[in-house]
Order: sequence, then structure tokens, then C-alpha cells
Amino acid sequence: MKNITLQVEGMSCQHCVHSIEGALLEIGAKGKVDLKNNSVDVSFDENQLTIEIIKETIEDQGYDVM
Ligand SMILES: [Cu+2]
Repeated sequence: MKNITLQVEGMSCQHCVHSIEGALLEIGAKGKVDLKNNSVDVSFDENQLTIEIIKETIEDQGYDVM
């Protein structure tokens, strides 16, 4: 498993948390949103996913990954 932390803009409430963590779960990654730091910790299997796919998944939910 690989662990990364992404800076994400536009997250403000529990709806955002659920959107992002839910979308990551759907692709088989485990996400943890930190609203205070505007960051998302993500654990994923490098054999299954890439950082690019993780970023696209978050952006598809309407947020900007820095
Ligand atoms: Cu929100």
C-alpha cells in the first residue's frame, strides 16, 4: 500500500467529505479528508491505481487538487 497526502481546494463540509471518501472507496482506495488542513490522506495499492487516477477521481467530484 502507498500512502499520499494531497492538498485539495473547495472542501467545506461533511457533504464534501462523503463525496470524496465515497468516490475513493468506489475505485478501491481509502481516503481520509482533513477539512481543517484542506488535505486528503489516501492509501491505495500501487498495482491497481496511480496517483493520477486518485487525482482525477477527486477532481471528478468537483474539487481542485493542487
Ligand atoms: Cu461540502
